[in-house]
Amino acid sequence: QRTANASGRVEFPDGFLWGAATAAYQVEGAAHEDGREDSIWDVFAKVPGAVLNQEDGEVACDQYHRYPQDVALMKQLGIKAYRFSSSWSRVVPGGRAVNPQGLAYYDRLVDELLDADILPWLTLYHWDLPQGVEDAGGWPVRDTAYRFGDYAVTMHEALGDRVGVWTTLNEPWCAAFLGYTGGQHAPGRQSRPDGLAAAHHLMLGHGLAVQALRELAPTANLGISLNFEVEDPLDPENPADVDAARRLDGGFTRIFADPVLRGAYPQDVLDDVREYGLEEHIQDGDLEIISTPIDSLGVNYYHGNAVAAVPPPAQGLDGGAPVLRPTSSPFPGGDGAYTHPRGLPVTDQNWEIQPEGLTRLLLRLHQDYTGPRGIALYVTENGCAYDDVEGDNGYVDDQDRLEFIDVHLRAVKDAIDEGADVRGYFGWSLLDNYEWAWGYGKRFGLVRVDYETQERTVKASGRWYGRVATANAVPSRTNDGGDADPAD
Ligand code: GBH
Repeated sequence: QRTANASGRVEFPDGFLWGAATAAYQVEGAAHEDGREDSIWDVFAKVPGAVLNQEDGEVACDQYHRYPQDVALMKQLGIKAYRFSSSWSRVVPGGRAVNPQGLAYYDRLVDELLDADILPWLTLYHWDLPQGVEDAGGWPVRDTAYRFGDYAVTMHEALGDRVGVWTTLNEPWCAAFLGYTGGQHAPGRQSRPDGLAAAHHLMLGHGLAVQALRELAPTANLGISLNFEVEDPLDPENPADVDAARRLDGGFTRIFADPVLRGAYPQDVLDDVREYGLEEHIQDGDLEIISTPIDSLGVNYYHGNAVAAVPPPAQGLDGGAPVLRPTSSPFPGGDGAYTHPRGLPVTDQNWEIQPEGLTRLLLRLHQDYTGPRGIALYVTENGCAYDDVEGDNGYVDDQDRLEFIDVHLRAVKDAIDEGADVRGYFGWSLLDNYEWAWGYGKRFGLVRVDYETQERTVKASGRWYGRVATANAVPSRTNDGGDADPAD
């Protein structure tokens, strides 16, 4: 049992990076300004039933116009790094020619960040594929990987003199399997072969981008952010549950981590999905490209799962929120693998709160993947959705979110104490924003956004997080765990 960091003041290693994250389509707005054209999300959001209340990112948080204010807010809070993504559809509208006006936005944003002494941490792809590239076949076709490599070079030409950290992809699992197999995300296709083809071509695009960036910027920090869910068998004594958990772990973690960090797809995953043709897309030399050495692995962690080979008892709706995973996973190898509630507390989205899973995950990644290769770990996303209530004076007293971050930071420190090389943490998200298929219905922000007025209000969690970043330490829970005085 780990108790060392459970309640006292917890100091982080010198130089630990404290950041906040967003993604282009979720915050920028200005979806059709200065030459930007539709991404797959602009199109998907218009499909009736695809997104809650048919909401889209046309305006979102209007960061395209309000970035000076958002950067000033981060500086005021004490946040040291901003993880944002560039919109491929803004930079290369329709996937055709480079749009200088689109590039100029990222120029301005990066300069504003540097002026404020905030490290720009750039992600090249957070799901907003130009619709023109989707029309040409999207991620299931090989050419998209090469187009992505070209786009990476374009971004480097514009920003390489000022941006030193480059993340190729955010969560290829979501892009491939929610986008092309489950259909919950854009472009909403529902095909197992397409999902697997997309997964391989996302990997290839990652590798091509890393190769190109490495040549242009030998000392840059290059990486990828993967979404990890810790899959525990519901009954560890039941071989069917153990196998279900293995298959989901294969489909979430190993199908991406292994090719990037070990140069091969895991054999059991290839076997599980053989009938859907993944191997037909793997050409000679692909795995060498995909495993081009990187410097850091981004870890996005929200929750774990208890996995069984039989569905959970009927649950219906809980407070209007769908159950965690009522059917088996959209990952093609996840047939007959079901997530069961196990009595842990959950957030407003019904995602389990399981900080100890993050400790185990970081230790596992360090041991199996990154440690042996000298690759640093960064938690590039962690956070929670709560329906915050605005107080009398506009103050949002989100103790539930503050608590969530507190326990996850302690879990990160547990992993560091046990040897994992974790160098930073990014809260998801800086702002309440467009939560994909949930529209504006889920709020993850450290800062509240009033979508009528675009007014920003720092939440209790945001103030607290800023103090943590400034002190490089999580305060003791008994003395200073909360944020009692909103006026300070
Ligand atoms: C991240 O993805 C995104 O990077 C970010 O843009 C988003 O706003 C944030 O999280 C909050 O949602 O039941 O099998 O369908 C979230 C990663 C992956 C977590 C899918 C929930 C459900 C798996 N998500 N997972 S399944």
